[in-house]
Amino acid sequence: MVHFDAHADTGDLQFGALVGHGTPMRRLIDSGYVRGDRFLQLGLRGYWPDDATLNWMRDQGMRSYEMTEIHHRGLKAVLDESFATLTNECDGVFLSVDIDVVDPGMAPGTGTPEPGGMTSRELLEAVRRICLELPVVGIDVVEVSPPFDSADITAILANRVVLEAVSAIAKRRSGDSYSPTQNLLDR
Ligand SMILES: [Mn+2]
Repeated sequence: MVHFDAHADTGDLQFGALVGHGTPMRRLIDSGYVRGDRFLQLGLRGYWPDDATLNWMRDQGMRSYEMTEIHHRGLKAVLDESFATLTNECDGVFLSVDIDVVDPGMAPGTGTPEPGGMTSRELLEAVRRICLELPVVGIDVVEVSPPFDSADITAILANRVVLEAVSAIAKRRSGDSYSPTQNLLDR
């Protein structure tokens, strides 16, 4: 599992309920469908999780690449390291994208914005690489909220995330080579 999000979504209860938009990743690991030590999160920032939730995440063997680490090490280095874990004893990778991983300046249309996020270009680059290089079996894009959007900025980004993903999956299955620095006119 590779999960892009400003938030960990590993809460135990949300307003007393097991199922809420802050708890799905905990339920997923609790259910046994995904191993905690093959669960990677990228882009976390802000003032949550609390200590008890962080301790639970640590006990599961989860790996969270917080936004500060991505900024200082660079997205490419973090993805390279992530790919080794994601392909270790795993047949397939699920990609989950919460659009609020992107900075609210580039993705304002979401319910729980958190400043200091990725650029839209960084997210598209990451999604493209993941779907080109890993055996992706499913994706989702969540938390796009049209009432909060402006000029469809966020809706267009979410659309492009899906287009990048399905295009990269098709490219991977075709067996064609790909270089990120190859020019369109040279193909
Ligand atoms: Mn979120």
